Amino acid sequence: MIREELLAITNNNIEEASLDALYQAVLSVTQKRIENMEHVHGDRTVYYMSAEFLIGKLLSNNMMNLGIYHEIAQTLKEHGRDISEVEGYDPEPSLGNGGLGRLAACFLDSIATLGINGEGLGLVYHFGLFKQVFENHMQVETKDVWLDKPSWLRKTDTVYSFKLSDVNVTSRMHEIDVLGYRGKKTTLRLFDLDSIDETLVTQGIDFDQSKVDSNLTLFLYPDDSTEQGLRLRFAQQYFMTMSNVSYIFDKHHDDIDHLYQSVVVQINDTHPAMSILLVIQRLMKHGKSFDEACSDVQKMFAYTNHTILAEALEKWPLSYFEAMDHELVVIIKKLQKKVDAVSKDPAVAILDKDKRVHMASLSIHFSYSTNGVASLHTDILVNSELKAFADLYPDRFNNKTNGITFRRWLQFSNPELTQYLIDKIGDGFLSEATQLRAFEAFKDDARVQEDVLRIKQERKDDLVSYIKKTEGIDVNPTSVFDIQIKRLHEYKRQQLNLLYIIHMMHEIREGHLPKRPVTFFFGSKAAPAYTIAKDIIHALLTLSSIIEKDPVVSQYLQIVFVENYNVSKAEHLIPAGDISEQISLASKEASGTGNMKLMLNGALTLGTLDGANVEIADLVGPENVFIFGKHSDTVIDLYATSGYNARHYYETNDNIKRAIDTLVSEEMLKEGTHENLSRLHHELISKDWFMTLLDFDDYVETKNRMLDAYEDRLHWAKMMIVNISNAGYFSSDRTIAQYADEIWKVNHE
Ligand code: 26Q
Repeated sequence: MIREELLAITNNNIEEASLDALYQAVLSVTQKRIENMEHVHGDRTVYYMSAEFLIGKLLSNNMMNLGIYHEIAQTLKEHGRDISEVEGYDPEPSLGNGGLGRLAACFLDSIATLGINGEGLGLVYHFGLFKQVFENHMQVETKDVWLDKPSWLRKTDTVYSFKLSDVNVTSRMHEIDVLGYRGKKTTLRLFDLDSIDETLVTQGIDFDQSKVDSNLTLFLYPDDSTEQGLRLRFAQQYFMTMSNVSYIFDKHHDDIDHLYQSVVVQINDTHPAMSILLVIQRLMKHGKSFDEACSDVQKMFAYTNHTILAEALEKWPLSYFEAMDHELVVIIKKLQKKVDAVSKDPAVAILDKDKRVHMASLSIHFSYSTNGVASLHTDILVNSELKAFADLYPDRFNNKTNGITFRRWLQFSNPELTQYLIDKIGDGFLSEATQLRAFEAFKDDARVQEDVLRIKQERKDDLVSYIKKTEGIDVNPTSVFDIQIKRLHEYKRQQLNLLYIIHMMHEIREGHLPKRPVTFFFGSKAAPAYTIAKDIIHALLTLSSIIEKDPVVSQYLQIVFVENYNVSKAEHLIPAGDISEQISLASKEASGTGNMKLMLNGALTLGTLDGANVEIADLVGPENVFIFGKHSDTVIDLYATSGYNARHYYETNDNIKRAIDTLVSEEMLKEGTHENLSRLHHELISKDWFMTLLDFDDYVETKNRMLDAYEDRLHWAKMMIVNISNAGYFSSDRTIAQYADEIWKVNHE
């Protein structure tokens, strides 16, 4: 069947079809089968509303979920074509930025897999976040063009028209099918401005920010370091929530009175929180009283918090709402009155004394559930960051530890390991992830240990050739692969890893040679206006070339900073990791999900007791994880008492001083740029808000201990086996089942 279809579409000439034609053929064969699949049904619909959906490439994943991958690959092969050509041609949708966006993608996969009646709602971004390129050891942002060829995004005839301030705009719905495991699908609905004008983008990611009716959906998180940019981001959120809410009311138009019974909206952080106001507004237009509307909304919305960083909690000036729609200001003020009746504590106010609207406060007061994303994170929310709220509404707070889809992050990314696991314990773990536990029985079996090491080496070899092809860099496949891949942020402390590498370089120069070379992989984008984050990238790229030029050090050490880290690159990096760097300042990383992906693929965690690392450590036990650093209580205490002094560490610790001063050494300044390096140097000794130096000694000691442990290959393999076997808890199927049972109250398989 497939063979005939492919031949028919390509006029019996697969051999000579252009890559574009071949891609279209495979796409259409796959899409046809998806169309015939049934959408899940149910009495209550879950809407997962998110500004980001980092779904990754879809073609291979969909073919695999449909069970047609091998037949297509075989057919192409018989005609002299390789399926990897077609896979490489499939565009990666640029619809997200980091963990929160990837989580939304994993959740859709699990929603489909568990047969939950749920959909994703968000926006199309024409040029995504941005595409990262490196020039002169600096990050440069350009537009990420991904919509230029037929893709998985389907334009629909559904449009909604409304006003943005005084401008009329039309929002058009687009759809992407999302397949779950074994024959089920759901839909991601993304809205786009009909009057979008791509030609507004002039240079890099610059565009005329004033023309809101033609620029709204150009980029995700447009630069908001200026007032105009901030207003644009506000307008974007309004456009997103207005479109999403219009769709919900449209779809449920015959049952608005009981909307709260048929709809539940999970908001992914506060970016979609305006929808709470918009639903109240609509319900009142429908004829409900303000009190009724509030009570309905309260039963419909649930909020997920992803951060405790104060600067990431959104606050919008009331004047922006006024300029957008006066009615919303009336609603906000009336909501504040309701809050006043419950508590006068300024900590729980929606509207503060500076007339700013706290979106997290709005979300907590007017939803029925607030959840954190890992157990420690939820504890910190309840006991410190959101304590005033938790005291008011103890029953609303709950934990939902994040998860990842094993289809993409094991089955698809690591077929060798998957097949091996199937041979050993059967394929039940693909739908019942905790069955992976059965693999632990083999932890002392020397043959299995050898096999696991061999599979890891195969994935490392794959990464080496992928890096050669995509970045043009040669990597030593027998080195230890140390991996830190995540957004660039000071709290994630890529700079701590940087200082370690500098330290190791000095040790090598002094003749203290490591037992085996180490390759440090980084993948990370810095927000365009985040100066210090970009300085950290600059320091790493500069150091990378210094090391490369040093004939001695380069034999033991290499830094590979992959350009434009995205889901496709993650799929190659993660299966190849030996060491998983999860080194955030304790209390700051809400959960992390890369830590779970690396663990599942047999990397060992080098981490602080932060986010989901705590749960990883509990699952595998202290002898199978490398934990270092100060505890979250200590850190929280240090903030409360202003008890951390970076300069003290710099002045009293010779290794720290040597590493930091290297940033502005002659050698670095010759290769890099003075402004960036000296700014980072100054930042680290005078402020260091995320306490890099606090954990330096412990980090160095623990990492060195880990590198020593690596040399006992069979024992290392045993630790890998324990990690793989205990990763089942982190399946997003488990997470989504908990959302379904405990928050959404919907049935699932
Ligand atoms: C806020 C204000 C202005 C502009 C942008 C933002 C903004 C944008 C994106 C704030 C936060 C984000 C994204 C946050 C994010 O990805 N958080 C991560 O969520 C993961 C899933 O829960 C967790 O695993 C990570 O720990 C958390 O960092």
